[in-house]
Amino acid sequence: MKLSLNGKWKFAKLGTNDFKDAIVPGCNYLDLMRIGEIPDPFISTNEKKTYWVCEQDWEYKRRFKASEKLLAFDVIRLECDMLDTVCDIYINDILIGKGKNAYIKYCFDIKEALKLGENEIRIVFYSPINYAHEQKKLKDDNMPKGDSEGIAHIRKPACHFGWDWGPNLPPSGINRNIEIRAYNGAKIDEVFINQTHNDGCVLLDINVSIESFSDTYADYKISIIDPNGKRLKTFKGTATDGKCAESYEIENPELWWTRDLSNKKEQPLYTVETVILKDGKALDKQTKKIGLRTIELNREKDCFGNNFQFKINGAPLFIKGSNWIPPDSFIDRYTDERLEYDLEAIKFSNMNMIRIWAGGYYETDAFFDKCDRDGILLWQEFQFSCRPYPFFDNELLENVKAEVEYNVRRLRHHASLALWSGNNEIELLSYNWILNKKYINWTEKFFYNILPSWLGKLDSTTPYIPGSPCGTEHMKGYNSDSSGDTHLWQVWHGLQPLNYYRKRMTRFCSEFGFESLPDLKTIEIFAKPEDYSLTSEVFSAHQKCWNGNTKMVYYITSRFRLPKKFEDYIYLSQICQEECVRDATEHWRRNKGRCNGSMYWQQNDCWPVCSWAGMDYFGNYKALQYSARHFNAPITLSIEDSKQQIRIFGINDTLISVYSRVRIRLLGFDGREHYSYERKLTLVKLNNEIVFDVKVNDLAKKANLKSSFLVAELYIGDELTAQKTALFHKEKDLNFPKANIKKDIEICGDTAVIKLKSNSYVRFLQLYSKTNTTPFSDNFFDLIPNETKTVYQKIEEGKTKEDVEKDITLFSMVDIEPKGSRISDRLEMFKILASDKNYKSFFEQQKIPQ
Ligand code: BMA
Repeated sequence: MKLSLNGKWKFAKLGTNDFKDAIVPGCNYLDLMRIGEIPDPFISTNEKKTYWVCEQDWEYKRRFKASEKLLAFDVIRLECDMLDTVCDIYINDILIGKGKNAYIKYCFDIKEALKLGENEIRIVFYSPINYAHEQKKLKDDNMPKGDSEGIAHIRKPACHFGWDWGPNLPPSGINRNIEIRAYNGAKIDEVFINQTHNDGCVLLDINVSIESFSDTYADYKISIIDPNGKRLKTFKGTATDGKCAESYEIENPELWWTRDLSNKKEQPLYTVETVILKDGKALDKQTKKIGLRTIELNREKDCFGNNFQFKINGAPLFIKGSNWIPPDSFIDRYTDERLEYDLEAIKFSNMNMIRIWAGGYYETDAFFDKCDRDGILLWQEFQFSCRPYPFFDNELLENVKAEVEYNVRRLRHHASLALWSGNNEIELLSYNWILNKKYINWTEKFFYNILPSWLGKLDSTTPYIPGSPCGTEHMKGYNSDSSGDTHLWQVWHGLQPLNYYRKRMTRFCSEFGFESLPDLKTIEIFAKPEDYSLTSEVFSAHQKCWNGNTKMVYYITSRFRLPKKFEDYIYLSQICQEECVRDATEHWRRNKGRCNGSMYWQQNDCWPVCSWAGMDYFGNYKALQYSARHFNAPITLSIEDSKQQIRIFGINDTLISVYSRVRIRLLGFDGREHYSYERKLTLVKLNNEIVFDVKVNDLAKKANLKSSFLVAELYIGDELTAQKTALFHKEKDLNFPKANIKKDIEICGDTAVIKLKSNSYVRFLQLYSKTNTTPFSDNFFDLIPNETKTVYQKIEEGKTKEDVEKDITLFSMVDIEPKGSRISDRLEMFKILASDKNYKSFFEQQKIPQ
């Protein structure tokens, strides 16, 4: 029996008795916003004004009725999916439990505290920041100082206390479902399924543990159902000692693959359904969906050092992905629809893996379920990030142990789970506390011994690394190009040129990136036109990276003219971001085998901000999100250009060789063809091949390269699978013609079909929708003269052709009006570089580690 306690609650500052309406699931910030006591912290400079909320203790309460029927059950529990974080829970003023970890589902026995009829539940949440400070005082006095001192002691997302893309607004509250559940006889504690792949068959070992509330035995029924719904086998029996086990071998299994290696839209999942019964009546039921696959992380020695290569069902993967942060500072309002939307973006951009970063959450069941369905692998980190943790504190260690057990048991059956990683960047940053041997030693002890030993007992099949980036041993060899994964920040933090990463032959890059401004529709929500300046108070408040806005300006001047209009910074910063990530990813893909993955920082935002995200908080795709669709495509072309040479690679990451046609043309901006070359070839599965190699000098003999561009196209059958372009000079040194672009719009059902054609070359054409966040099928592309490009966009019901015509504007490089002279652009660039920290990191980051 279930009794949900979601819905209307009351809340007040502890001790005030001034109770107001609250909604559960929820949190204090959203409740205060709803009743008008604080402004929206995401708007303007409100973040600072609302910080006080986290310095208070808050009390939540509600009443509920307990019926005779409920009270008659053997066991009655209060089950809380997420309590954030340190709290005391009372029923009828009896303390029934304490919460101290936002990553654990809490279940408290409450039968004794309940009474027939009206009952009251009360939860007191203690200020997270005060708790952190107190713990720090109590338990260590020697560690990093600053606002978020001591936050390593509290088990809630580290990014709640502010990050270089996130606000400092640590919430408290009942974040997810809270309910009372009553049980008779027994309940299923856990269904654990192990799979062994052998000779084309998969053996399933199913182990069920049962929690018994009386000494009665329990009958069980376990069914195995194939992906098409066909029941393969049903086992029936009686559980003894609270346990039962069955094995079943699946012949000709339908294997689970990542989406790039599969031709299926959804991956095949088998169902294991377990029911326990007494006298023929079901007591409890659990259903698990599993994908049949093996996953390995190959770290063997090779001629470049040590590999870092994921393999699925034995096939090597080139990982194409990004880093995931909590999608909202107030996670309780993140909906299933938004999750579906966010996963669409990941699929749109042809990613096969997402790294769930260590300063946020262990992702939800729903997140993992959808990735199982979609063939997206997940790199899940344990939630420890960027600081030393006091693992010497037994209370914390116990707390963390429960968190690890809970989450590993919850997630280990998912086909999408590819890797457990111990932490984010703790070893990398350890030099900051290098003199504190206690912390250094405990970091090693925990991530190299304690955590893997716990994990080994719970999940022996999913690979584990102690942290990211990982080296050869504790604090050795991380971020090198010969082993482990790397976090490369030479572009951006280190101010190296946008295409610096071509110098780096990392084995696997799990973090690198570039910041940009969010979409204008997002800016309009948090700022007023009078704030539209990168140095305004509002824009400084929505830029959390030190010197972030000036870095954007620095990079813009490296390739473009500085624009007069503020809005043009949005477009140009997004193009620089796209350039950095595309150039690096394509370079690493061209070197597949040596490098085996490129995951950019970062996929998403938790509030409206200038950041590294490819998609902003409100779901608007930036240029990067669109571009990733092309640079991550499983079968594609990649242009490796330099001042001397152009080489074009055909890349096939799939398991099928494809017959293709490659066409390369040198065209004038006016559309005139100066040179053309065509070749038919088979792009061999899992392989790369150079399909074209030419000296720039030879091309220069055919056309003026200041008014020409190269376009390379890949056809499979009649379908244009990839189209890539290259210029021979930086945009700021070229004169693009003012193009006459014809835009024809038709409405077909719920889709606007937009046909574009221009009489001359258009660089980075952006379609901008003033009202519609729904992505276009393509955007920020080059328009080839006299060739029609068709773009699609889903539109709201009832919208007419005229509405869409008014809504969509076109913008390209040629529309930018420069702010000043070329000399003033240069001066601006040098001013930024010459500033104290920039100058230092520029020189430091030039070194290339061995
Ligand atoms: C990485 C991450 C984050 C950070 C990002 C950008 O190192 O792990 O901690 O937000 O860089 O600086």
